[in-house]
Amino acid sequence: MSLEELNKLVETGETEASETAARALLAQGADPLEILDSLTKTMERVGNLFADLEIFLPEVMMAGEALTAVVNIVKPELQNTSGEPARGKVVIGVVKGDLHEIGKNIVKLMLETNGFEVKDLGYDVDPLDFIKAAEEMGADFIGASSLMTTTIPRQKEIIAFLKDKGLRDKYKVVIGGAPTSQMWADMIGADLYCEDANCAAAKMAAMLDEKTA
Ligand code: B12
Repeated sequence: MSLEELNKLVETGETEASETAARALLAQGADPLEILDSLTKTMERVGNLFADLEIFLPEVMMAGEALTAVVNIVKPELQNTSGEPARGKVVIGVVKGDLHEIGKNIVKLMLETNGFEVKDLGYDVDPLDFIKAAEEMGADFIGASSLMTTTIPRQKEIIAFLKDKGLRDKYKVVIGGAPTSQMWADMIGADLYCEDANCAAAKMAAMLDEKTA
């Protein structure tokens, strides 16, 4: 079994075969991070095929399901690798009106792998619920994912509500998702933009170190 074969199975939405392939690869000693990284790129390709009308929504859904199944298999291999006490608390979710949760799930996994405690609010999350959960958890970060140009304004609302409530300085707001950018983060006054899950874990850890230094 090769990584290329696994990628092909996910791309064509063959969930069970993808699961079998992922288990075989891990048994062969494959690096779980490398598996996640290459599958993220495959999902990007699926997105481009969808945008070019070469495939249709059911095929995107099947690829998404296969990727999610593989993420669940890879997950136990990644957890507790840091062995350190929680280095920061994060509330994470996908903004209101948006159901794209694959990227957020990978970010969550990478944060947990790097020793963060993560409260996952799922998808279609109201801006006020991010804040409520952060208050309840005593979070350091609020992470908001958005995959559509129509839903990125919800990230801005989270920041606006934090300001209204006098809580803006209490949390670092981290944003991500394909249509977001550093420019958008600057425009809405987010504390951090990360283009992928690896960068999120590294930059958020660095931010915490700055805070405690
Ligand atoms: C998979 C997918 C779906 C799946 C979602 C399955 C699921 N359970 O999540 C299904 C089939 C359900 C779906 C539905 C729809 N989709 Co869709 N979908 C995609 C697709 C192909 C891939 C998204 C994905 O999972 N990528 C893989 C992950 C790993 O990457 P990622 O999400 O970008 O995440 C990484 C980074 O962005 C970052 N990150 C992400 N979140 C966060 C958060 C934080 C805090 C940080 C720090 C970092 C971070 O780290 C992640 C890991 O490295 C994209 C195409 C694309 N190019 O994005 C379209 C896309 C997002 N979908 C689109 C559309 C239009 C829809 C539908 C409206 C289709 C329809 N006509 O019904 C519905 C909308 C449903 C809704 N209300 O949300 C459009 C959006 C266009 C726009 N307006 O911007 C896109 C761009 C496709 C296109 N080119 O037209 N979709």
